[in-house]
This record gives sequence, C-alpha cells and structure tokens, in this order.
Amino acid sequence: MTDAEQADLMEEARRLFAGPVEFQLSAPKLQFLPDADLPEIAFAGRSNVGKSSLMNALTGRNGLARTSNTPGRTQELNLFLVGDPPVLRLVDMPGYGYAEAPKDMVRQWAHLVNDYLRGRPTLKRVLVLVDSRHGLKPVDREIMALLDKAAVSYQIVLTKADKIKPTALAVVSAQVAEEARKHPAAHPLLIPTSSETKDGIADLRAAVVAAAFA
Ligand SMILES: Nc1nc2c(ncn2[C@@H]2O[C@H](COP(=O)(O)OP(=O)(O)OP(=O)(O)O)[C@@H](O)[C@H]2O)c(=O)[nH]1
Ligand SMILES: [Mg+2]
Repeated sequence: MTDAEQADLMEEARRLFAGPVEFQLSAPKLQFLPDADLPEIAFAGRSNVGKSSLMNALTGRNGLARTSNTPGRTQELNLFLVGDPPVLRLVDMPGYGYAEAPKDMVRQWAHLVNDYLRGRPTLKRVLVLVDSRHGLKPVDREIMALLDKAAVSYQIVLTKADKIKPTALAVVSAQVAEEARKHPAAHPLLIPTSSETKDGIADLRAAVVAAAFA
C-alpha cells in the first residue's frame, strides 16, 4: 500500500468510527446471534487482557462495552453495530483461560467462543489480544491453532502498551511477531496499542476497516 492509500484508509476509518455505533445484543448462545448479514470483526483474548476497553477506545466511546478489574466481566458475545445504516459488526467476546471461574462456566464460555470462531461465515478477522507485558501464553496458542485450522484470518494486537517501557515492548513485539509468522492464518504485522493513552488506536481502526471491507 502506498503512503497516500494508507492515509486514505486511516481517514475512512476515522470517519466510520466517529459516526454512529450502538449496542445490538448480547448472545449467551449461538442461536441468539442475528443473521450473518454484515462483516464482523471479533475481539478475542485472555480474560482481563483489555478486549472491552479496546472496543471502547476503537469506537471512542467510554461506556459502550463494560470493563472491569475483575477477570470474567464479559460473559456473552456482545454485538455492536457501526454506521447508520450499519455496515459492520464488532463482537466483544468473553475471555478465555480464566481459571478461577466455576468450571462449568469456563466450559460454557469456551464452547461459545470456539463455536463462534469456527462457524461464523461473515467473520472477517479476529483480533487476538495479547498483554504486552506477558506475550503469548498457552491458551493464546490454542486459539491461534483453532483459527489456523478453521482458516479464519486473525491479527495479534498487543494491549496495555502503556504499562511497559518502549524497549521491553520492542522485545516482546519481536518475539510475538516471529511466532505469528509461523501461523498460516495469522497476519504478519502486530499492532501495539494502549486503550489508556490511545497509542496505536488509529492504526487499529485502519486495520479493522481494511479487514472488514477487503
Ligand atoms: N493501563 C491500562 N489498563 C488497561 C488497558 N486496557 C484495559 N486496561 C484495564 O484492564 C482491566 C481489564 O480490562 P477489560 O477491558 O475489562 O478486559 P477484558 O479483556 O474485556 O476482560 P474480560 O471481559 O473479563 O475477559 C481494566 O481494569 C482496564 O481498565 C490499557 O491499555 N492500559
Ligand atoms: Mg470484557
């Protein structure tokens, strides 16, 4: 992509998310999902990694998705419509790997997340969120393997970049990027972000638009 094309994409993305965004519904089970009639971008990642916060930062709306210090806040698929008329759906997912939650609850979330990720025809890209301080964990690798197998395109987004020094961020980024390059369905570029400082959010908006409308 040329610099001019990238600039146009960033502007298109800025405008889209400056326009209407509204909560559509919460789906505790797949059968509650609306028809697959719009491109969808899903936010996946370990519990507490910052999925809901990133959705809010992306859309520039603080209270849109519920966030919390307590892991396990998001327990259903929460769907948001972007644009009026809507042109895109964002899906905030329950976190995976939250060991302290009751076992049957963990199983239920895992089923919901896995079934959605494997079986949604309009799912254009999954953003796999990874905490900048921790890098990839075994559960992240499990989700990556599932997405590779289902041939669902995904991209790793590093979260909470404000919590570590730039030098440490560069080290983690390089490690995660090297591993991502070995995964067939993974986008080779990572996006480092902070929902706190908004670093990387404009790049993320552009990546979402590029993936949704490609
Ligand atoms: N410093 C900092 N804190 C963040 C950032 N993003 C999220 N947090 C904090 O991390 C905690 C978890 O954020 P959430 O957005 O609720 O995380 P989640 O991934 O949606 O969590 P679950 O729904 O429980 O899976 C909250 O206390 C947020 O304020 C960030 O970029 N920087
Ligand atoms: Mg959440």
